Formats: sequence, structure tokens, C-alpha cells
Amino acid sequence: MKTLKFATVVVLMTSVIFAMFSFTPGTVSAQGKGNAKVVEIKTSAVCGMCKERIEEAVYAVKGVKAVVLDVDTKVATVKYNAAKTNPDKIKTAIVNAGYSADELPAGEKAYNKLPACCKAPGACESKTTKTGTSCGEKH
Ligand SMILES: [Cu+2]
Repeated sequence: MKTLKFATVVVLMTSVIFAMFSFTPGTVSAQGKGNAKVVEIKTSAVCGMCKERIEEAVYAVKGVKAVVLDVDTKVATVKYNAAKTNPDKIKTAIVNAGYSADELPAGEKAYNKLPACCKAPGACESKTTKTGTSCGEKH
């Protein structure tokens, strides 16, 4: 009956994994065991190319376990190991990819390298000094 036991373990593991992924969104919610945390970051993503670019940049951050960006809401949901990284580092990666991250304006150099269709107007301007012009037009 070893196979039966194994099947039970597989079913249990699957439900645990499902439970881990189905938590309700929050700004920062500690979930599961250890240092696993989730943060939601509002970005200036415009299209599917932006999604790929941002997900790749965030995934390259050490300690990031998973990242999904919703193009409609522009929100990146990032699962990370709090012992290895933090939301500031994740936001910096997004900024360095040319997109704004919550209150942080996009890094201008990276922003200017983006294809025209991916340049969200005003993304690289600080929210507090926003003039309404696209940052790519300033130079
Ligand atoms: Cu884009």
C-alpha cells in the first residue's frame, strides 16, 4: 500500500501549494512559513512588452520567488524571501528598468531607452513635481 500513501502525500502537497498561492492580495502580507512575503507594487507598465521587461527585472533580484504583473491594473505582485531582499530593492529594479514603482519615478536613462509605445507619460517624473509632460521630451 505504499503507492496509496504516496498518492495521499501528493494530494496534501498540492493543496498546500494551492493554499500558498491563493492568499488574498494585500500591500504586504506575511504568509506561509519563514520569510516568504508578498508585496504589490504599482508600476507604469503599458503593454505586454512592459510586463515582460518588468517581470524579468524583478525576477533577477536575489530573493524574489515569483512575480506577476497585471497589465490592466499595472500592479506587480511579487513574492519574495524577506531574509534576502525587501520591497525597496524590488522597486529599485523596476525603476532601473525604466518604470515607476509606487512613489518612485522611473529611472530616466532606462526610460529613454524604452520603445516609444512603452513610455508612460510622466513616469520618470517625481509625483510631487509632476508637470504633465513626458520625461522623454525634456531632452
Ligand atoms: Cu510596453
